[in-house]
Amino acid sequence: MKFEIQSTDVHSKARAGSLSTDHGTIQTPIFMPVGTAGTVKGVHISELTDPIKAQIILGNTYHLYLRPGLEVIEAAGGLHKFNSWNGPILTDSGGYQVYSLAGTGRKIVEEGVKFKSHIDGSTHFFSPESVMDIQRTIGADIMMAFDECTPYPCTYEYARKSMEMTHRWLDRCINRFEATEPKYGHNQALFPIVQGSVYKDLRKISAEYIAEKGAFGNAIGGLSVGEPVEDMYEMADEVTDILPKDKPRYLMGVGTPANILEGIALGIDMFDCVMPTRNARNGMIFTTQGIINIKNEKWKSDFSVIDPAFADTVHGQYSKAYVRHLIRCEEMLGAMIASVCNLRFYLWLVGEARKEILQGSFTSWKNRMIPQLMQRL
Ligand code: PRF
Repeated sequence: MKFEIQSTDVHSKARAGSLSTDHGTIQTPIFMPVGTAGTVKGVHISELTDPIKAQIILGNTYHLYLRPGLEVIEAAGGLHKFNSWNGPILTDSGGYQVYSLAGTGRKIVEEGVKFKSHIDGSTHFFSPESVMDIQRTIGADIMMAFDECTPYPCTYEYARKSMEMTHRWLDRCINRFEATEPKYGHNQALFPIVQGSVYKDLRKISAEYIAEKGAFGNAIGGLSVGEPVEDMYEMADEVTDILPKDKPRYLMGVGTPANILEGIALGIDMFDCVMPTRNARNGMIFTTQGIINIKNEKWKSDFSVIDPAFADTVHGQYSKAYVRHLIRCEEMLGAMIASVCNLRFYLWLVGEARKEILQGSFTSWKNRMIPQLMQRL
């Protein structure tokens, strides 16, 4: 696997790069559609390629371990074979999902985390070693280290102790990663995760600890968990000053179109978020002109296409009035069309950002685009 930077912006820390994996090359900055249970909800694999133009998708260790379970994934020959997505896959370690989904009955100890399945209440245990083994079995191109994502707000003492444990867990992840081999003949990389809540000195300690590991790429976790957006940018700014410049940087679980453009300006290369798909199901559609709440009365008889910029695609042909009708009737197709539209928009956004970085005009473009893209239509 290889990461190369083609161009760096002069007015910000933005970079355009390419990350090659055995399943293909990813042009960065990139947005990764979330495929929690091995599927991007409501979206066919063929649509991920066209019209969405996804270059890498996410899967979740937590969900795939619970269902369908590792025996099924291993028997299929890994997740790529199981879901028919032949491009790169990144899996989150479960370090976030055990906190956000398996909240009650969860117990964090030095050894790992005991949690109850959100599906049937059964008890399970994740350790740094077990999540490495699980991600080997899933066969993700990029595996994530096991971490604790601290909640917000969180005391300084809790954040410090938690970060220190995340660092010890990282060392155990690295040991297990190095002691094991890929199962399906393609290479896998391990990304450590910086934590430290909203405390700048902790973020610095964590970023230095992680930078020193020399991993193929690095991630920033524990942000976009309810803190003010300024805190998120300040922490990301601090961390990207420390993480190695020649390695990809991934800001986990972020965010809105504005968050993504600001993140790119701070030197982030990779993003993921459920927002484009989850909000699509509730009728929120992102367009190149601004944000539409398709349920509004305003669109009842508006027969223009959702986004004229994508009118040439299959999903671009549907009118606002028709998609409004489908979503109001809770027709499956409504959520599916809206999900494709939103993901197409997110991939367009990072693709445009990349072009602007290469042309040397990223910062002025970003400052012009943010108010336009975030306005409510
Ligand atoms: N850790 C992990 N996954 C994550 C996060 C984290 O901190 C976040 C935080 N926004 C999203 N996904 N492992």
